[in-house]
Amino acid sequence: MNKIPLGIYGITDSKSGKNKNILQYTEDLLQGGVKIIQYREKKKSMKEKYQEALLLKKLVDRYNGIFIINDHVDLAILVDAHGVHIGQDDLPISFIRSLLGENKIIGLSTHSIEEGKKAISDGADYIGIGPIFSTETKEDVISPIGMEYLKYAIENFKIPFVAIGGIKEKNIESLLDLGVERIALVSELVGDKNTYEKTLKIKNIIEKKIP
Ligand code: 3NM
Repeated sequence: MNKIPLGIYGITDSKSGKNKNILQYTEDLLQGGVKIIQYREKKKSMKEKYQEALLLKKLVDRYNGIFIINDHVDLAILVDAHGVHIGQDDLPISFIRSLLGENKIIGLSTHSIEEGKKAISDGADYIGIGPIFSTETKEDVISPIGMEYLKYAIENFKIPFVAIGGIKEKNIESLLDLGVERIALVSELVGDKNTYEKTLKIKNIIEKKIP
């Protein structure tokens, strides 16, 4: 499956709804050229998450983007998202596949070569690889995994993967030079006062390497 676009993988964060309006934040990403958005919300109630996810799905649809829900398979079904992104402690991919069907996307966060290999044999459509650098965004995060796993994935994995964790404008080129084609950034985009301009800038850096 190659439904995971190259370039920036956009993720919402509770800060994108606190300091900024989450819809405006997401629209800034989309206008800046981001083609995939993951709704990642760890704090709000399910009712609030449902309402936000519904609005975000409509917005992402207007841009013909891909909308992924973090963690909540039920929410993904209810708002007809394109797929879900899950973690190592969530239900097995086979269970989630039986709920979502073959046409939906299932992404899994991985932190080691072994986890990556298992995700692929379990049927993940794409994987996250991280944290590449140290990050404060993920609360339960482990320390940076280093480059060995990333290099292994570039050379061996046939499914798309997204590099994540501590990725900033200043270190993005080093990843592109290695051969990384999909990059998730949270704080770098949420934290910027002009998310649209920052997104465009990063998109241009990526497109110089991956036309
Ligand atoms: N997942 P920032 S790291 C959501 O390693 C997430 O699986 C990670 O945020 C993983 O770009 C991470 O601000 C946080 O570092 C990424």
